[in-house]
Amino acid sequence: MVKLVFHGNVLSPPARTPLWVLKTLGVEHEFKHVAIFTESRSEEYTSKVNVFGQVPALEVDGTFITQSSTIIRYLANEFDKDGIILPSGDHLERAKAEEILDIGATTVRMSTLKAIGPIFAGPKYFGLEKVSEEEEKKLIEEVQATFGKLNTKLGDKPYFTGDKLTVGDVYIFNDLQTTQFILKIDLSDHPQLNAWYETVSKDEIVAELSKEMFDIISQKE
Ligand SMILES: N[C@@H](CCC(=O)N[C@@H](CS)C(=O)NCC(=O)O)C(=O)O
Repeated sequence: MVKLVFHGNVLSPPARTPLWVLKTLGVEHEFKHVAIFTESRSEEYTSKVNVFGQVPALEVDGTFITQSSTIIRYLANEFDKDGIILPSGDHLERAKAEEILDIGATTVRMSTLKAIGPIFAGPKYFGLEKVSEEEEKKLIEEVQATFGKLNTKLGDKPYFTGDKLTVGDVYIFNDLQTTQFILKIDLSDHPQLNAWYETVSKDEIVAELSKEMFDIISQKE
């Protein structure tokens, strides 16, 4: 049995999803909390864990794997023979689910960060000037356009790939959860996506991680 150490932070959407995978599959692991922007940028972390100074990372018997979607695929290949988080066996079904995971980790994340960076993270953590109200409105409209495209992609299905929740749903959920909270926006203009969000939020491990995240946020305030 390999020894796994997960380096992450529940406040980070890309870290919450591999953590959800570890918990959902019941994989034994040690959790190491990494403070974002400080510990994650330290010499110790960047020289040993991730040269890019980001969470998450998974240490597998002393070897470090970074990139949330790579970590998720590793965990699925190693511990999910029954296809609980990603379909196993049928390559097309697997590709459909991995497509959703990649949409979450690339397209959606890039879109939400484009607004979260200048509106929130820049001014709060890096002393950058806040964007104008007009610019903020435009950036939020672009995020809402991404939500609209997700609404279309989802259609009338309960989950993005059909009747079953896969890890891509959780990846997109976690990004949307943080985005809505930080930008103070919601999904009310996107009815299918809104209903899907409610459903995913009821998953036991999603709810557990959400609680953990909001408890930390409320302690900070
Ligand atoms: N492509 C990376 C992105 C990870 C990422 O954006 N991590 C953020 C936290 S949400 C981070 O560690 N930021 C710290 C920094 O950039 O200094 C992945 O999917 O793992």
